[in-house]
Amino acid sequence: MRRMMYEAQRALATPSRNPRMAVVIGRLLGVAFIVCFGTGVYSHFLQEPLPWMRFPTRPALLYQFSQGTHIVAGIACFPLLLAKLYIVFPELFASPPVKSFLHLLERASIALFVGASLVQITIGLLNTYQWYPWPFPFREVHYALGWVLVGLLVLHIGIKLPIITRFWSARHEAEREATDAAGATEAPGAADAEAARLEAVRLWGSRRPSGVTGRLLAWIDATPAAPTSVSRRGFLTAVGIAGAAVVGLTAGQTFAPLDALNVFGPRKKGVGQQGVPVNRTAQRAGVTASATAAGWALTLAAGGVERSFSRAELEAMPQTEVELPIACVEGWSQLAVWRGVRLRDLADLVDADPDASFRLTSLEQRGSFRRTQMGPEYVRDPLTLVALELNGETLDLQHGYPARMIAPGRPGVLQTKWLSRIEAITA
Ligand SMILES: Nc1nc2c(c(=O)[nH]1)N[C@H]1C(S)=C(S)[C@@H](COP(=O)(O)O)O[C@H]1N2
Ligand SMILES: [Mo]
Repeated sequence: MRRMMYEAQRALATPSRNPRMAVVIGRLLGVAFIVCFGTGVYSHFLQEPLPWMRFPTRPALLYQFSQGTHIVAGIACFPLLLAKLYIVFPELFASPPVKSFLHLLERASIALFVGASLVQITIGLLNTYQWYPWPFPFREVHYALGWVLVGLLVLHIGIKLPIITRFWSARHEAEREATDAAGATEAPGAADAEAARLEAVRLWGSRRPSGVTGRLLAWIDATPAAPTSVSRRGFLTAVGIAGAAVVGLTAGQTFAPLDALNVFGPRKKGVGQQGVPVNRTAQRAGVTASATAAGWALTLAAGGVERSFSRAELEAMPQTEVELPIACVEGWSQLAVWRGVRLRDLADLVDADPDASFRLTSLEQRGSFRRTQMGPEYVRDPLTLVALELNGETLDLQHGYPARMIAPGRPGVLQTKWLSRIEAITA
């Protein structure tokens, strides 16, 4: 068994599989993970703020930037994680598989880390296509897994610190090359494998076990060492090209200069009513009738005061024009020109407390985004509008006619369409 493990390691050895490469790719992966975690936690708290939390409303494109970065870094994890798994794959055949209780914990934590990472980036990617082929709620699980992964990342770095420090800089790489030149091929676990081989020789001599084991050994023996020899430069080039390709071909959904290259990203800039992509349609939200009904009015409430405004009344109030993006959590975003009434003007008409948070309710009867909440920093911001027009025309039904919310620095999910009621929440 141990000899078989050794032979498997020998067959898998190739110059690109070495500790230095594991550290180089691991560093990039670590950065991508931390970027994803930071931007993910930010996005989470924007949507589920703790009562005391206040957020910056400038730069107005902050969320577009942070969430775009989240998706791009997440996509970059695919080639990086696959590369990392490729490099350390021979470790699977480490012999003996478990040396001590601590070693068992180490291997278990890595197995969990790999598994959780693969699940995390896969469900994240599928979410950008709004495809949920699983029975659990995406957002909660993605968030919880984020914390699990940071914990495992810290543990992993702690466990691997000796290797990381040894192979962190290229100077160590030079030392390693010198050893290679002297004839030693160092694959991860090669020393262990060598010990296993010596142990096997001690036990069996050159005698080969009979039966299935013997035949397997013969087959492995017949396999030339490193049948798929991949040079370090070739490997890094392949990972670089794969990374640049998946990032370059999707980042256009957030970063306009790359838009022409956006082939995998599920949303295209400028495609949709009034040049803006539509996420949830009026039909799916079930608001086609209520949003076009003649009697529609927007109700504002604060304390005991309650007032309703028809669309004509809203149009008769002072109008403000702003340029703000819809920046969806799924990564796509689109800058647009909005025109409408400042929310703070409406809030003043019902004498709302300047420190009050507001609750926005849509005409939508079901759906998780029918009701959203907004802190005072957004309510009082001069760019926050009850929008009546989009890109110079009456707001399309698909974009929230008769009136929708648009505020700076917020995720798309909170830009409530088909508004019905806006009320100050008294703490
Ligand atoms: N009432 C309501 N408003 C909503 C949604 C919704 O499902 N219902 N979807 C939100 C999401 S997820 C996004 S990204 C934006 C998209 O706005 P758009 O369809 O006008 O581009 O609307 C937001 N407003
Ligand atoms: Mo969204």
